[in-house]
Formats: sequence, C-alpha cells, structure tokens
Amino acid sequence: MILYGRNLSPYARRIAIWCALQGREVERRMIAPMGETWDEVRAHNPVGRVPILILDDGTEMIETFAVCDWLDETAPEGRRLVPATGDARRACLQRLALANSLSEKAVAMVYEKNRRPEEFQWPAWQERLTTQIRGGLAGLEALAPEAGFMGGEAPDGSDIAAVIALQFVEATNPWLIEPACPRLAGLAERALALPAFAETRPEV
Ligand SMILES: N[C@@H](CCC(=O)N[C@@H](CS)C(=O)NCC(=O)O)C(=O)O
Repeated sequence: MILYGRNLSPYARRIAIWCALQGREVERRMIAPMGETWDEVRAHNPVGRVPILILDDGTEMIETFAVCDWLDETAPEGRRLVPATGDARRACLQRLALANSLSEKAVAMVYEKNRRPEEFQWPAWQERLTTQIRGGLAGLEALAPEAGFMGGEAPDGSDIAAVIALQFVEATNPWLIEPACPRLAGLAERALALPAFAETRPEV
C-alpha cells in the first residue's frame, strides 16, 4: 500500500500509525497538498487533499475515518483498533471524534495564523479557534488515564488520534497548550515508547 501525506498531517499520521500497529507494510509519499506536489495529490483525490491510501490492487481511498474503518474491517485477527460493536465501540469512536475535532481546529489555526498573510488575519476568529482547541485539549485531558491507554494496556484508535492531536499542536502552535495537560502528555510519552509513534513524529 502507498500512503500520501506527511507526518505533520494529523490525518496521514493517524493512518500511518494505524497501519504500523496492525503490522501492515506501507510505502510513504511524504508530500504536501500544496505547491509543486499539489498536482500529484489532485491526480489521486479530486479534492486535492491528503491522506490518500492506495491499496495493492490500485484502489484509491480518501478520508481518514473511511480508511481506518476499512483497515479495521480487514485487520488481522485481534488487531482492530476500534471495537467492532456495542458500548465499547461507541465510547472509542466518541473519544476519537473529540480528538479528530481538536485536530481539525488545530489545522484551521495553522491556516489562519501560520499561513494567512498578516494583513488578512482575523483576530476574533483566531480567538474562537483558541477556545475550541483549548476545549478539545481539556476534554482529552479529562479522559486520559494515569497509566496505560484509553484503550487499555495498548493504544486504540482514540489514543492514536489523541496523541497526534496533542503533538500537532505542540509542533505548530505550542502556546495553545495552556493550561498544561499532564495526563495527556503522559499518555503521549507512553505512546512515544512505541516505534509506530516515535518513527512518525511530525516534522515542521
Ligand atoms: N477530513 C479529511 C481532512 C484531510 C485534510 O484536511 N488534510 C489536509 C492536510 S492535514 C489537507 O489536505 N489540506 C489541504 C486542503 O484542504 O486544501 C480527512 O480526515 O482525511
């Protein structure tokens, strides 16, 4: 399989870690959906976004939730990262949704603050994003366990998304992490002991 998208993309990184934890081999194309590489992205996704996962039979997949759903459906025995049914599935997906929402807002902040020319910036919108991002961090902080992972002894899909969201904010706008999130930071530290997380640290 071939995965388009850099580790700085919280979505591409989620798929990369998901695959690694399931023991899947993935070739990476670390390209950004802009500049010189945008045409290449658009050749595989008409909307011009990453991540894109190209399966071994040539099938092209987009949208992180849809890709991870397929990865779980076809996972080797015992390697699902979201429980298949019931309350455990709903709870895991809700934690994942919170972490995903946080990532969406953190990505929006990058476009607003780090990319948009200063004269076109809109302080009130950035304040709104700040409130949303800090709300998401606080929500995950409340869920993060003191030991182990939200998924138990090993990380599940929601742990992947939570750690990525925190590290994306750390890499792009660390001033947003106020107040500190010690439990979430501890979760991320435990995750970073695993190669799947350590080898995909975002490059800025
Ligand atoms: N909902 C999409 C979001 C993907 C996304 O926003 N990717 C960003 C990179 S982190 C992107 O391609 N941005 C370019 C754009 O939207 O124009 C998913 O989950 O896959």
